[in-house]
Amino acid sequence: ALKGGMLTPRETPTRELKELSGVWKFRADFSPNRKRGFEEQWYKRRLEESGPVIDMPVPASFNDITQDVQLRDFIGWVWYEREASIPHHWTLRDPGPRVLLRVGSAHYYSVVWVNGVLVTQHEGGHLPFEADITSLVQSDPSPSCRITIAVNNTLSLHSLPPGTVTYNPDTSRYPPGYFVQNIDFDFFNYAGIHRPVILYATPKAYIDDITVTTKINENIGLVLYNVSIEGSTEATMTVTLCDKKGNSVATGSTSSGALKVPDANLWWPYLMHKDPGYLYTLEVHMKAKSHLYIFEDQYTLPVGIRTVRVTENEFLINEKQFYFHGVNKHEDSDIRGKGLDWPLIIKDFNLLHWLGANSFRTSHYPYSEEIMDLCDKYGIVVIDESPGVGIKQVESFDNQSLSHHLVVMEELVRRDKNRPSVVMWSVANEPASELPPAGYYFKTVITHTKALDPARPVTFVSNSHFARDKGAPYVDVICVNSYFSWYHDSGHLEVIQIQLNTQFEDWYKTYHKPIIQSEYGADVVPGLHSDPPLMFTEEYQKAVMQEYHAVFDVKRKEYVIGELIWNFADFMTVQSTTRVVGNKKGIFTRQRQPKAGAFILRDRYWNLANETG
Ligand code: BDP
Repeated sequence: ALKGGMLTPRETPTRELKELSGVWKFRADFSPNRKRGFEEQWYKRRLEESGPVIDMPVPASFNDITQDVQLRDFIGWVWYEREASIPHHWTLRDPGPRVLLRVGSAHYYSVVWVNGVLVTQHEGGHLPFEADITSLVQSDPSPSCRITIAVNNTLSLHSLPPGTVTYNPDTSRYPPGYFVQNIDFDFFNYAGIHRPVILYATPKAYIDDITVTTKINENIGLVLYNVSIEGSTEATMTVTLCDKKGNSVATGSTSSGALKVPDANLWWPYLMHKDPGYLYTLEVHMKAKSHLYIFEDQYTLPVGIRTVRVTENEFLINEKQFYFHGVNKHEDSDIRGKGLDWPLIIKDFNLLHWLGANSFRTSHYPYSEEIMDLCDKYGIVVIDESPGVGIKQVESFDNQSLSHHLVVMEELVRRDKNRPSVVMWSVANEPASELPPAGYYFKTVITHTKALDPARPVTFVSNSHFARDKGAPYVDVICVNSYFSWYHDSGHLEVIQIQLNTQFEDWYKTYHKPIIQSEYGADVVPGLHSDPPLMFTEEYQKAVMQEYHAVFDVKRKEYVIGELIWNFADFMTVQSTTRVVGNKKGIFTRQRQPKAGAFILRDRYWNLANETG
């Protein structure tokens, strides 16, 4: 089990937050074995003292920031450093605060030092990690600290996502030391510190974790909560649930309990209600005695009252049929790569609203907490996907991979368990689920995820043959990807309806579970036109969509519960003969301008909203 609840850092009257976004010092370790930084202990002194440094923004991927092709395609350790000043009162020992250093995410393996002292290591991108640096900050009288973060983007058969490295020692064909990273997923392996780094102070006795689940009984909302405290065994608390206006609607005084909300305002998806995304706040106040001191802590958790349930052919939110009309996204944009960027985040939500999308899947890894907060607030329904993408080699199904996958699911559920927007977990995308070990592997990952969170359905996204898929028996909802008339029968739009019908019928008659078309689409190089349609033109993407939609409209009356276009926007990939400066299946360009297909989808989604909302 994981240590600590790692609640999303929020400022409250008892908690202070210092964001370290901005310009950091940076060096990629180009030494042949990429280990010079460790051999020479670059973390011991200021990074500038061990060699040249460049300026690097945080958060951002480092790949597209400079003109250096070697840095764009770099594999190995990169080093980040910055000084941070520590507020004077944080350095006071007793009863001074507990001080944490938190990284929103870094891709992929990270090692963190403060003033040359190792404080934490973390495996995996896309999820936060933190180090308790209280004793360091409170034993050293200096008012500043030097933070060094080394990040390695090398993937292995046991990382999530997996990857391999190939060395080509034949110097008649390759330069000396030549090696490349091979990946089985279709997005550029952007790396660096992708989300904000913060310093965070809480009291030494503190609210470590809060878990909330909700139920609805007639028009009474039930908020079941559980608060755990660290640093004291003698804590008292008050728990207050407030409505949007700040009025208290229910209170509690025990560490776990059930709050009753008569005439509850339910959390509804966007377009399903006039006031979607209704959030109460759970204000937790605790007072604790520890040694000679009294500690007080406060944390505010947004709470949406809603239920989720799956039947043989429906997805129910608050017991009403929900149809996913949404998108698959990526965290991806020009220059910053996968780095968190507020203008982009808000622009994307505005485009989702414009489109009439009520949902998205976090393909193919967990998105930032900042994005998830807005999904809760706007009522955008989320299928929360783990970084289990590109699991194709048999070695990636072994025990080492499986244990890591279980830990990643624990980290993901810990982070997002309280979010009303998250209605389902997706443990993987397009794994080789026909391989013999896939049955045990997915049974284990899915069972574990359900044990961590009994309140949400679990799925993974398949493109395997319906009868040979060894993971499908364990999912609650079948999610299938297909690219008829694209990767198969290229150019033949006339096969789509036949093949899609067959696809749905095959899966449904085998499993009797609701089905989501979790990907479909076609590449468009914007501005290319042809009638009759040719592949890569705007007309072709439109035609593919219309063919798929004709079948969705029949099957959604039976057991198809959603459609998610691939993809919301164009995104960067590795270079290949099938990718024209990245994947062009976006209905928006990478710069978020609509292609012709966006208008087709917009008409459709608003019509669906009027019909089903
Ligand atoms: C699917 C993958 C997705 C790809 C897409 C494509 O799930 O990541 O980008 O196909 O080929 O197989 O465009």
